[in-house]
Amino acid sequence: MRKTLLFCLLLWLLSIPVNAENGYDCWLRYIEVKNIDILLHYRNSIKAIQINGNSPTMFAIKSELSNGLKGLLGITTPFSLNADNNATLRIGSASLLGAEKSSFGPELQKIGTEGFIIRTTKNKANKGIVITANSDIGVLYGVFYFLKLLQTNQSIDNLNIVSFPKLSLRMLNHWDNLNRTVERGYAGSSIWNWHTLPTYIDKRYIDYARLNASIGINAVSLTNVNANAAILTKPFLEKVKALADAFRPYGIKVFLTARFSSPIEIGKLKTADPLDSTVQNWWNNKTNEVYSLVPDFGGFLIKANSEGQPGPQNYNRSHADGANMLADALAPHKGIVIWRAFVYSNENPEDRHKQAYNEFAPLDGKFRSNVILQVKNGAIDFMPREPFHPLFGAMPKTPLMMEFQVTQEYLGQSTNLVYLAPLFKEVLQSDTYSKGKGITVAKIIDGGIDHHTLNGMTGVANIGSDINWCGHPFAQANWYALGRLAWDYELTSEQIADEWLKMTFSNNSAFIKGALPIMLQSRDILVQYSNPIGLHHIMGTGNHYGPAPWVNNLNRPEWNPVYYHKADSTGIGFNRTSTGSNAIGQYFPEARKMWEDIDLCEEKNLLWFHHVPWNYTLKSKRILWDELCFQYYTGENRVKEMQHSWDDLKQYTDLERYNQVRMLLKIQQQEAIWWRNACLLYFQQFSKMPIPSNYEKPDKSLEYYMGLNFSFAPGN
Ligand code: BDP
Repeated sequence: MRKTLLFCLLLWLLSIPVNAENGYDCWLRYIEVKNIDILLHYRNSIKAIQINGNSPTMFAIKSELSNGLKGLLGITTPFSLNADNNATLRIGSASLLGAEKSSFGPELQKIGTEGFIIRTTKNKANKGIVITANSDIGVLYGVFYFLKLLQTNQSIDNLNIVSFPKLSLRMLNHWDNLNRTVERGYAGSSIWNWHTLPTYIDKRYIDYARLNASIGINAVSLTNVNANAAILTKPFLEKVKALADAFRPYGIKVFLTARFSSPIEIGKLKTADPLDSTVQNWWNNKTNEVYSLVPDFGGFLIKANSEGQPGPQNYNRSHADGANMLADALAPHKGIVIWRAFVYSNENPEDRHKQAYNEFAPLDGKFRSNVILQVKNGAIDFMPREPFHPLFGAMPKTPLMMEFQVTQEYLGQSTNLVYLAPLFKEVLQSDTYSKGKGITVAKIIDGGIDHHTLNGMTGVANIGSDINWCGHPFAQANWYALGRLAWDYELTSEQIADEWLKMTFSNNSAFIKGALPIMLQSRDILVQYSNPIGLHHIMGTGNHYGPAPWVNNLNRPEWNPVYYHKADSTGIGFNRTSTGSNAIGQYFPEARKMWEDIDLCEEKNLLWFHHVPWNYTLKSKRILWDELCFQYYTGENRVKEMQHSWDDLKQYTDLERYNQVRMLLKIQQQEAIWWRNACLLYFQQFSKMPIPSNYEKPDKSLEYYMGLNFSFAPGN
């Protein structure tokens, strides 16, 4: 018996790869610096640390530094709390810098409350590195930046780094329900365990806050935009308070989604009409109650009159009336309303692309100053590729906040390796031409052009209870990229991927050389095998998993994929030019030029704006049908190339994550074949043309693909 037990134990031990990593630490791995020269150099440069201040944030800084340096340098560095002439690293907010403060003067004025300075001082008495800021949170950001220098093996000689965020609200929107399911969540259940809160503070909450702070995220909305009024009841608000308390040292403010009909559902009122004084009073009192528990509460995030959610239009009031009522309740506490522009309605026969613009553009100038409008990157819905939303640039009197989707609802969910920074960047760099050339979407959202002080960027979170937080090991990169771009939207996708790879996997240059192209091409590859040439919204119903361009039986026309691709015997694509829905008319004339003439239209968006004949010749000299085949087959083929490239990287990474990615790439390749075959077989019914003979033929029938059913797919 004992022998068998021992044998089992041995087997079990052998089955765990020696260099296993489960991904929990994400990019804060703090493993020992491998290059011995660099390691010794760091050890020599950081001999003693002086930390000024004793706030909870300073405490967090100290704990991060001791863990970080212990892991990275393998040493325990002595800390001192008071002035210390031996200190080689001095850390503290400017108010504690004493006489030295003046030498940082001009930069300190520039960096605001959240920026930081990291500088090597040559000061005789006090040589060494100083990390300082106007606030403790700024210092925390500086410390994370400093640790990143070590994690990515950069020089820490002669440092002079001055960094401050371009946007003030850098946010995550969780779509987490109170029963711990996550709408469009592919990484397990919600990390908020409402059942054990407020008493039990899971270590995950702190690690979540650390990870966010390390990339500058300073706001989180905890609950689904399809909101449940119960979150605003006392027992839940106490749980919210516990989370807010845990996040506060890391500079993170909590927001909640507020269901517009809460006054009826939990307040027992007869109406939720925003112009009714009893309703207004109810919200004032509720808001006061929230602030009595969470004094730095951020505000409410609202989805109203969209996809069945209640809103001011139920009472014939406008979105501005609804937003302003909440804004008035929040104003005394300096809270804000984030009102979503993602609205469309089944009663409206207008092209869905046009509905949000039609609804909101006329309301420009009608919102209170503490309202910011949250606009999705595109007019339809987080598609793999989408032209930028026409509201950007069209509402100069209203601050507009960017909403990206980090969870990959339409981009392979958690089985596909898709790095989203290129998607984010494509939108941010788009020229709106709203006030002449060069007024990019990024410039609109940072508010500089129209002098708005409220500004921000949010991402729908991809975080769940999975051990590695995001399901796919590479999905962590999208959380990371969101934070980095919200801090500085001028960073390139490559810079972000490079630092993420180094911290998350390895500094080995051969590894980076192999892994970087995989990440940088991955979004284009996904577009090719799922939604090429401007196709969109042709995914499975409900779960949005896989292809289903044939769906035509849903109640609301704009829920059916056929509404979007409009394939028929003459061609395919949605005519949104002036001869069609004229959605194109919502863009400024110069921007429109990119798309309005079929012969000049950017091909990546061709079928978004035009209904194109099957035999129309593209720039490649291929006719449209052949181009569609080319795109689908090339996309699938490139997934195979990704698989090979990843195989080559085995020696540079731990076995556990190497294998996870390898298995997921296999699923991705099967899904790419599925997309390719299902879409081509379906569209072929209209084109009536053969798949060119150089391609292997689909081995399954259209009926087979149409018969697939995924009732239990996650995220729905
Ligand atoms: C859609 C999602 C749906 C969300 C909606 C939203 O499928 O689950 O509720 O976006 O943003 O893409 O409100």
